[in-house]
Amino acid sequence: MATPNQRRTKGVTIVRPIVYGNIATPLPPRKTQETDHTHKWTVSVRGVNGEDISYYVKKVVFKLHETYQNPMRTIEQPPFEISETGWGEFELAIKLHFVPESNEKPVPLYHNLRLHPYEEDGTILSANKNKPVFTDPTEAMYQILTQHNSSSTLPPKTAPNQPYSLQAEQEELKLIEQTYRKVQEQLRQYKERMDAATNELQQVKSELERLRAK
Ligand code: SLL
Repeated sequence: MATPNQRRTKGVTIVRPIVYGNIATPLPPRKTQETDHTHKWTVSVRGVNGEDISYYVKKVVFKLHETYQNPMRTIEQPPFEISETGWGEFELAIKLHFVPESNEKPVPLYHNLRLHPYEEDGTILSANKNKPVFTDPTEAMYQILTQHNSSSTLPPKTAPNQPYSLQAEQEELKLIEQTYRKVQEQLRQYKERMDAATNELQQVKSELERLRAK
């Protein structure tokens, strides 16, 4: 007979919002000279509003860039985070594993760690929101999730212990929009130059044909 961690709660969808991202601060120039590393960074997976997610998350596996020693890092209890120093830009693969009795498959997440500062003090903050969705959760997972209330929105303002906020999200969106507009403008300029070049080419071709015909 099927047990609660095999049977599925049909027709039910449960969503648990999480925040994952990184903060990075510049290293002193002396350190950078010695190691080429430009920043100290921390990547973390958290519940929204600092909610403890360990009642359903068993462990988080962070896969760092292959240039790091032991790039697979497993964190088995909160805070689910890794701190390192480094440089450049790379994609971190993050895998959420759920408590074994839930019998739910791990959820993969991806985060781009980008150590090129754009804030004035050189601090970098980048966060993603995601909502692991459990469709037809196992009965065991259904029990685990519904025994805990979960908040579903980000706090309005950024604070030292809460860098992920609606405010930070708005600021990030504004930056994306500005960059998008800049790229559009550059595209427009390139297109103008290309049109002019095409015109010129056309004129040279007609001139050449005219000379040949003579
Ligand atoms: C880039 N494609 O050039 C990337 C590679 C690799 C970053 C970035 C390792 C630090 C260490 C590190 O920061 N790697 O030496 O442990 O932007």
